Amino acid sequence: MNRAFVSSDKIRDQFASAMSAMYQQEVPQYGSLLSLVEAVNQEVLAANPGLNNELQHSDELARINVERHGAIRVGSPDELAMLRRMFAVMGMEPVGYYDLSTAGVPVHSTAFRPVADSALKRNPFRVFTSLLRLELIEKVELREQASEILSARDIFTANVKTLIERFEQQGGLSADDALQFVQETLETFRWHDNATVDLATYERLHDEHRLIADVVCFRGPHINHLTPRTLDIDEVQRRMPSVGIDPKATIEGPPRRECPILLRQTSFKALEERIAFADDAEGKHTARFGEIEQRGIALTHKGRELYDRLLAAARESAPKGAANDAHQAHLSEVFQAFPDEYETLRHQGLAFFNYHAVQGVSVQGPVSIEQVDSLIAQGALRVTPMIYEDFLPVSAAGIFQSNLGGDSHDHYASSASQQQFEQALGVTVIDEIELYAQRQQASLQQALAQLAG
Ligand code: OOG
Ligand code: NI
Repeated sequence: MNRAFVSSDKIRDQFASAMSAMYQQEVPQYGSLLSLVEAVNQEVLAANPGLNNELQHSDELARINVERHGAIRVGSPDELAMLRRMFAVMGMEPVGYYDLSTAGVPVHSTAFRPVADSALKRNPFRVFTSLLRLELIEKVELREQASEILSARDIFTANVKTLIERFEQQGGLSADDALQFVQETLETFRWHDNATVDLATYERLHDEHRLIADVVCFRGPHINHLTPRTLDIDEVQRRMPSVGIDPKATIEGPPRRECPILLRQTSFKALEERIAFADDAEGKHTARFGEIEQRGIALTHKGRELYDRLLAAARESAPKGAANDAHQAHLSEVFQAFPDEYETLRHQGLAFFNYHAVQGVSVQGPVSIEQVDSLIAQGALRVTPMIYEDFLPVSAAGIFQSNLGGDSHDHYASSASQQQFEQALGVTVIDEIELYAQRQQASLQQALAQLAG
């Protein structure tokens, strides 16, 4: 790479912190949430020297305090395609396909995120990005009106488009260009308290689905939440009311475990905000909220199938309308069937790990893939859990729903359309499980090569 260029990792890091600063200005509760999460993380680390050590060894500790994800929703294939090019400047690629229509939300999504080990270590910032599926609106007139409104807007500044093209032509950006790029990207994600449509149009779209109004009626895809990573989501959920935050009823995802798997999430309700409409009418809109997440180990296909099966079983047998404590107790019971020791998870091929060579151990016997168990037993190979970097469709639907006032629309249930999404995107999405498998394999090979010396 040209030495005059700034690395994509650095641009992403600057972007993540600029977005966080902007969102703290826009939504002060997000600042309170950040402080609470940081305090709880400190307490957890102080009380668990073992965890502290493990996180340090796997290079997880350094990223905890900068780690977060955001979410946006766009309205057209062109917007999605340009976003892909914008995120590419920051080393963020589309990973995974999520169909939310089956949960009554008329969108499908991907996550733009870094993929390489070194990039994830530097700053794993991810953006959950949803594309509105206008074709799911049944009323033809409304669908056409929405499409017309969307085609009249440009969510990117002229400068950012120039800089994206420059990046693509040169293969990088200078320090000055990179700084300007970050400033210009903020314009795309900024909140606007004035809608582009009159109140009557907003209400028609809102009556069809609140999300449609949110995507169609504004100048751009305002960031709708930013999510810090906590080391103890149950504790943060418990303490939220003490800092004036009202959390959603239940934590999404798997239950609390010795070996955390995948992703647990909870959020606080969207704020009601004043909006000025194009006809000077005043109104309100709720879009922006806060969320926290706790990340655990990534699962293989086999592990994910077990997770999905247990989650479905838990939902079927769940006590109706249970509060979080009862919900979690019930989940824990059903998830007894999911092994809760790292060695068992590894042996049964349920989860992904990173392998590390331990220096200074004299190895008995051959160094080969067949000898992995023996090398671990000898202390020559160390194993650490590989963190899940992605999202969960059932949880995402729960987060969407908790902010849509519970008005679910069963009639959106339709088949997933990954192909159509990828056509809009301009590329295929990366298969997340394939990616974990490749990283695990690479780490094992590198560790063995080091041991073989
Ligand atoms: C995205 C909701 C999904 C998550 O963390 O699963 C999400 C949205 O509301 O736009 O952010
Ligand atoms: Ni989220």
